[in-house]
Amino acid sequence: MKVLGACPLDCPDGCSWVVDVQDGKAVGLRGNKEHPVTRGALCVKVNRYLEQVHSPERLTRPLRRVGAKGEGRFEPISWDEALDEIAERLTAIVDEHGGEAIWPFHGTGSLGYLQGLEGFSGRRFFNALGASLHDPTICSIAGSTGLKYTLGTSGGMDPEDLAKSKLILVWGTNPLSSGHHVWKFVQDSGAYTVAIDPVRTRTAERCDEHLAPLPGTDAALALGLMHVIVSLDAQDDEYLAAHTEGWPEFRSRIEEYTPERTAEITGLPVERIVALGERIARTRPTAIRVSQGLQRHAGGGMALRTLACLPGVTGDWAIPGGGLHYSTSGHFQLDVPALVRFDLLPHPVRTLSMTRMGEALLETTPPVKALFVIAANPVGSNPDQRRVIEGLSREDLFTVVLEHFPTDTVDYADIVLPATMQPEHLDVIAAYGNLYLVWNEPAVAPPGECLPTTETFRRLARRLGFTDPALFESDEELATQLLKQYDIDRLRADGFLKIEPGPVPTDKLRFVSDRLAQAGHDPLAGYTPPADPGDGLVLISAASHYFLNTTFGSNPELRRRAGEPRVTLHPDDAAARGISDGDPITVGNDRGRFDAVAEVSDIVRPGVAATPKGRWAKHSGGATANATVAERDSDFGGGAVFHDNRVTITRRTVD
Ligand SMILES: Nc1nc2c(c(=O)[nH]1)N[C@H]1C(S)=C(S)[C@@H](COP(=O)(O)OP(=O)(O)OC[C@H]3O[C@@H](n4cnc5c(=O)[nH]c(N)nc54)[C@H](O)[C@@H]3O)O[C@H]1N2
Ligand SMILES: Nc1nc2c(c(=O)[nH]1)N[C@H]1C(S)=C(S)[C@@H](COP(=O)(O)OP(=O)(O)OC[C@H]3O[C@@H](n4cnc5c(=O)[nH]c(N)nc54)[C@H](O)[C@@H]3O)O[C@H]1N2
Ligand code: SF4
Ligand SMILES: [Mo]
Repeated sequence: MKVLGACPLDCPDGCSWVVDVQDGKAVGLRGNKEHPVTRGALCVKVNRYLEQVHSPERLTRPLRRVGAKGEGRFEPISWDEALDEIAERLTAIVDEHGGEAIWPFHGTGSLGYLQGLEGFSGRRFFNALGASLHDPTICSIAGSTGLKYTLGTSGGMDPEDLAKSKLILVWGTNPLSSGHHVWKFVQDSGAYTVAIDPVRTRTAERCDEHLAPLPGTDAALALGLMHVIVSLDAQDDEYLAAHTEGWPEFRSRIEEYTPERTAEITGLPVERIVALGERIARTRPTAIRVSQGLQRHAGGGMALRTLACLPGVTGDWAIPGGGLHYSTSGHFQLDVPALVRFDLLPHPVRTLSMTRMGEALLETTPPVKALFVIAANPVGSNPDQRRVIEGLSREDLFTVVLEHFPTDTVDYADIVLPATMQPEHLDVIAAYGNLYLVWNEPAVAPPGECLPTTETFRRLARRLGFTDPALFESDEELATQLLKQYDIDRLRADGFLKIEPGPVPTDKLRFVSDRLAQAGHDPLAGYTPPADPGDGLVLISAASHYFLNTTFGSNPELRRRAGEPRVTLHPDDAAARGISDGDPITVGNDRGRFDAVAEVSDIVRPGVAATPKGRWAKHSGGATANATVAERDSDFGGGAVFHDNRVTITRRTVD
């Protein structure tokens, strides 16, 4: 039997997959050939997904902590015992501290609308309790907020239209590792490709040209490129007049960014800036493929806002194959309010930011007393690892972790609840790197006592004596409410459905934004410099080819291929520190430190060090790159600043 499913992982591609089932067991998993983006291929990681599903490490029973927090010692208990204990603790916490003392911390382990982040799985139950709201700030919010100021939407061009582009700027993204399906459209286009990345990534290697600016300076580069375009009088005056607001003011700002000044800020040669500006000026359509990497900085929101102005100056927004593609999420018309039902909250409640977990657990009042970690691994993924661990170690914090694997975060749980994996539950996925909805039909029964997250919260609601029927609706009912705008029967039968994108910009492209002025920011698109003080190297910790965030972090074969934790430095920076290739090193700052092995290579530009994200702390001497990252907000939306991170690197003596 073949069952159609959807990859739940936090990856732009939202693949449609086919599960081969024999005698009730999933025996094969492959990409759906019919899906125009998946085209029959999954990826290095998900080709091993069934190893994860059948892994002996998989959590299949509820557990109760018996050791100290962090030790990871547990005893199996029954679901009845687990539900009783959780109900008892929650009731006491709500009585004493109110519902806001409960924090459902949702991660990106599944982007499913029913079982994962997009629909805040379990939120109806948490609404009934009056629990704090959770703002998922860790990934893409700065950029999407910035784009909305410029375009009115964060949903840009249809990436399938990249096949019509003549020039593609692959800007701050490494799709051959972090979502490779878009590359097919880049290849189909035959376009000239320019990678803009401080690191010569797998993707940059394949581009016609590579520019390596200093991290966090992209908005200045964009302004400098627009300066060259305007100097050549190559702006699209008709488009500017008809579709934009604030062009005269923005033009004055562009004029400040001469190639010389841009070169000074970005660390790029003047000639390369001028040459690229000239190329853009003469090439229609030009497209920008940008993703989350370059907005993990203090000025990340402004960077996306300003990048989106470039196709406004050239008029590319009006040409198929021109424009900018960041995320397509803004185009989907899903009825999320009907799913999450915030109207069930008894009164307005506070919002806690995902990226500020250390602060929320250690400093916020009223305090967080109960934490539900749902499809997240904050010890591995959050900024300021040391403080996150300190917060999770609090004896008076009651922590429930819903998981598949014994992660670093599970080690701090009071109760662990085993969750189903994708072939074992119903879900709906909306890709954020293309315009397809994907249906995930359950294919097999879950192992042991694993439960879908929706079912876990239905059972908890019953245990707490709640009676509102909304808390007990089935997964199919939830899917129907979510998908009102779409043909659910067709989606279910075919496994996927392409949606119609909305217009971009939604009305006028705003070089000047009144909304931004009201929020207390510069209303004009511009450049906001990086913020981490210090004179060390900038540590970029971007997507690993072999892990997806910390997911797959314990898969033996992927760990073997990823090798030991490494930090890459430029030969000049290594020499200045007396470091040779293969040396043991310590990387740190006043927030924390971690150990790694030095890789000396000119794939990173001088001033920059790079290490892949996603390692587990317990496999890495107790600390990873995230020990050095600040819990500081980006300019817009409270986004994380993973790559705006200065570190000192020293050779470590090993005895
Ligand atoms: N294999 C794999 N795939 C993944 C993930 C993974 O962990 N592994 N993670 C998934 C998730 S959650 C997300 S959000 C996406 C993220 O994927 P991407 O959007 O590609 O983001 P990053 O991997 O953070 O960074 C991408 C590139 O940006 C560069 N970069 C960093 N700072 C700057 C800057 O200031 N300017 C410029 N121009 N470039 C910069 C980095 O060197 C890196 O090569 O990928 C998803 N796909
Ligand atoms: N240094 C550095 N750190 C980063 C980043 C970076 O660029 N640099 N990127 C950040 C980004 S973009 C993101 S999105 C975050 C991601 O951070 P997290 O949201 O913490 O994601 P993961 O680390 O993948 O952990 C997800 C966990 O969910 C579990 N899981 C998967 N599916 C389910 C399910 O259906 N139910 C349940 N209960 N559990 C499930 C997986 O087993 C996994 O342990 O990391 C951030 N961390
Ligand atoms: S991680 Fe991305 S590329 Fe890999 S199967 Fe999932 S959606 Fe497709
Ligand atoms: Mo992400």
